[in-house]
Amino acid sequence: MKTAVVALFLAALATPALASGSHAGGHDEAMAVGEPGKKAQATQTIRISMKETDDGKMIFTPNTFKVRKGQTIVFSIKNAGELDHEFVLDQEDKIMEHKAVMEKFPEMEHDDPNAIRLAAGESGEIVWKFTNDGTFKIACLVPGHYDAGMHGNVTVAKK
Ligand SMILES: [Cu+2]
Repeated sequence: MKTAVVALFLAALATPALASGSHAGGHDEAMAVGEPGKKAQATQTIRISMKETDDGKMIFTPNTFKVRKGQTIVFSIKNAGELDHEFVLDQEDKIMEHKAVMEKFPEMEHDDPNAIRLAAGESGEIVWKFTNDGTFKIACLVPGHYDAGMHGNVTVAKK
């Protein structure tokens, strides 16, 4: 399974044109976590900061969220730290697969609608529509950051 995932990401690296639009691997299937949303339909903005702490951890603040199925959220994200950080929103098993790939290919860059990478001091946003209920994760997959504490949970309630 891991081998297949690595091959997939290598294919994405070899074909940058594919990486942005419909990213590699025939991902026409819907993502469980939802889909890119339209800002005009957003009903809530959630502000999140990413940073390192004095005691050696790396954190999202806040790191637990509750939303409702069908809701469109603007995640307004600021890197308040001194290192690059990422915000990746996905189901847990995809996060863990992606984490393993990032550990093998730390320089990997990607342009997925459910992820954003920010340099120190930068801000950005992701507009996301949650189309399924369940529990999902946010994480920073820069190698070492997840294990230093950079992850959190998004609970999507049925209406
Ligand atoms: Cu990070």
